[in-house]
Amino acid sequence: MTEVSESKILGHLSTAAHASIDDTFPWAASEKIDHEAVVGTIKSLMADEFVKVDNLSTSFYSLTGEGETILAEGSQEYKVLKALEDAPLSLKDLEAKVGKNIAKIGMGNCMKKKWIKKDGGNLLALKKSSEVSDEVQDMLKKLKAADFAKDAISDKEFKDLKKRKMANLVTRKSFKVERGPKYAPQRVKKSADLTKEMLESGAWKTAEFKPYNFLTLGEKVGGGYLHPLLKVRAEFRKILMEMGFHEMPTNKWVESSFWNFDSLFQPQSHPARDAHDTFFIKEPGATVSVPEEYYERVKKMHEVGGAGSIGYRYDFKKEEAFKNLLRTHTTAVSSQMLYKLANQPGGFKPARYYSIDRVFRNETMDATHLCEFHQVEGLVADYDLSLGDLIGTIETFFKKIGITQLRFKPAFNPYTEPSMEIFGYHPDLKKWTEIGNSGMFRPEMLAPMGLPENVRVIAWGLSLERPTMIKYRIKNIRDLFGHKVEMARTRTAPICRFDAVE
Ligand code: FB9
Repeated sequence: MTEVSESKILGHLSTAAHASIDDTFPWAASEKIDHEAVVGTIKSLMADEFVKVDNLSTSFYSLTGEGETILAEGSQEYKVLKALEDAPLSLKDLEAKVGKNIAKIGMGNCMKKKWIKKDGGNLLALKKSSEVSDEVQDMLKKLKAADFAKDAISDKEFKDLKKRKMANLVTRKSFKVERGPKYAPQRVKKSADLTKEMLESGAWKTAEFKPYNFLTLGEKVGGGYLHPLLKVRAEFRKILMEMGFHEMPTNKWVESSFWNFDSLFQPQSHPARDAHDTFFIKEPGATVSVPEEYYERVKKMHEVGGAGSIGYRYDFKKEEAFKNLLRTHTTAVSSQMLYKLANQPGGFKPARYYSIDRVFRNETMDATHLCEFHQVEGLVADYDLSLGDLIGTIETFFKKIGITQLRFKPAFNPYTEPSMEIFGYHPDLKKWTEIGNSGMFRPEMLAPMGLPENVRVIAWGLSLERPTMIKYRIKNIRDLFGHKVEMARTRTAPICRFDAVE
């Protein structure tokens, strides 16, 4: 179709230098071409400056179905008058005669025009139809006669017709077309690409190529999207590596109670170690093995202490230590890394480690808590580290994620002493928020590993979910993580950048 209309348009303009198409709408009708196709072709010819145009906009009336009916059969009120002029009728009989809808509308207008009146239970005609004129139908006839031109009736008259849903005002866009600066009777299709065939055939020598439009938007590149949590994880990784930390291997969610609790000097009677807080594994229920000698040293520390500690003075049970569970914190990985650090060839060397991965806690779920979350943990193992070193390290980390004002509140963890809850003033939330926990690992944890006596290990932890929810303004954790998450939110989640505050 476009080709047709193109050759017809260019052909029409070739008839004379100043040939023009005064209005594409009637012209298209005369050429029996669909006007929409003509509009499309004109736009593309304009792009190549083959033609130049003036925009035309023509307004005219078009009748609705109702309008067409009344034009053909007369108005509702006229029909009612005709139905009543011979004899009064009850409304029911009138409806039967002219139809419910016509009776309703017609009767109302007849009343207004005092053509009929109520008389007892009947409707009585006061006029003969021949004595009155059906102004509405007459107006529609006038419109038709004037080929529905805009100025055929007054705005008031149109308003009445419109109110009675008989007619609408339509505005049609069309063009006045003349030759453009690059006009030619024919338009050689420009090639959009230099193809192998053109090279082989040599057609490229004569072909006209479409200029490249470097402004067009490229095709939307599909591909994957990082979940907001993973965007924040990527930022945290970058920050922790900038601070010289190495990532710990956390790809094992099932741990033994020994590494998750006992190695951290958390007593076997500790409430967190029952099924209310921890997901224990039914099959395989027990771990295969733990380092024998180290096990004995941990057992001894729990039972009678050492390294200046009196221990917990209870019977340390192997089967309790061997119970498999879903790790409740990535600190279970920290203990294994510290054990390796102490028993590596050449002995202990200072180290900085971090972990970011899933941990599982059998907690009651609410808007900010699920049974699993991602723990972020950092630790520094070095000689004679102090609480000041811990506070300094924590300050450095949080400054890099935009939190500069910190407060530390003494807290308790079974595996750190002293321990501190970390609070930060959140610039966006404009309030102090609990942003993590921290402490210095207890000698009862470090000594059995075989770490040198004056090695201290400072550590802190937080979640990935909380900062992500704040960063992406997500109120309910179910909108962030889990089967209810809208994929769209992941596709449209902006890049995560924590602008470090100097
Ligand atoms: O993430 C937490 N809060 C937080 C962190 C960052 C943040 O915003 C960033 C700037 C954008 C906003 C909030 N919390 C820790 C604090 C609370 O949300 C708390 O209610 C929930 N906590 C989780 C545990 O819930 C049972 C967050 C999780 C948590 C708590 C403690 C540790 C890790 C994760 C730890 C530890 C630790 C301690 C000593 C030694 C080693 C590890």
